[in-house]
Amino acid sequence: MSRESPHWNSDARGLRFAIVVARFNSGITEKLLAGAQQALTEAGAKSSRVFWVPGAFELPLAAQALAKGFDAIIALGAVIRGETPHFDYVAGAAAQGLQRVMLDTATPVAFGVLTTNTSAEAEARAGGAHGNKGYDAAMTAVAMARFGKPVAKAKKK
Ligand code: INI
Repeated sequence: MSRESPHWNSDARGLRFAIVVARFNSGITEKLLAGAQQALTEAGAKSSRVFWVPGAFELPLAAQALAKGFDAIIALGAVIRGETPHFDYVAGAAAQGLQRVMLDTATPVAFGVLTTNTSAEAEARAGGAHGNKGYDAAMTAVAMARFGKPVAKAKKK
């Protein structure tokens, strides 16, 4: 992977990851999970554990519960816009909640939650024409878990 890539630090050796996955739209989220697991295997992660929650709205609480036990969390979900404003509440709460957990706990949380207008758009981002956002989220988690190590060392000096 080149240094121009946003994920150029892709060495996960020695690092432990938790993957939290929403069951809602599980046909999509299972593909995101497969992508995330592939990325962690390629990066040489020491371990990864998978935890399921009902929907994307529940991801922040699960991430908060797990944050202290892992080097990074990967949150996966698929929020697909229907005809109701429910989409905005669920997608917004997931994004803001996960960001808050990351800042409150100082444990990296990667946002692998698709927010799309249609199922086809979600499929395209779960191993289709637009790649696999689960894979990308896992590589972001690796990069940010690595980021924390030299920062912690530099602060001690
Ligand atoms: N949860 C999702 O993960 N994706 C969706 O598209 C979705 N929609 O459309 O409603 C969804 N709703 C459930 C939500 O995440 C909670 O599980 C539920 O509101 C109970 O708290």
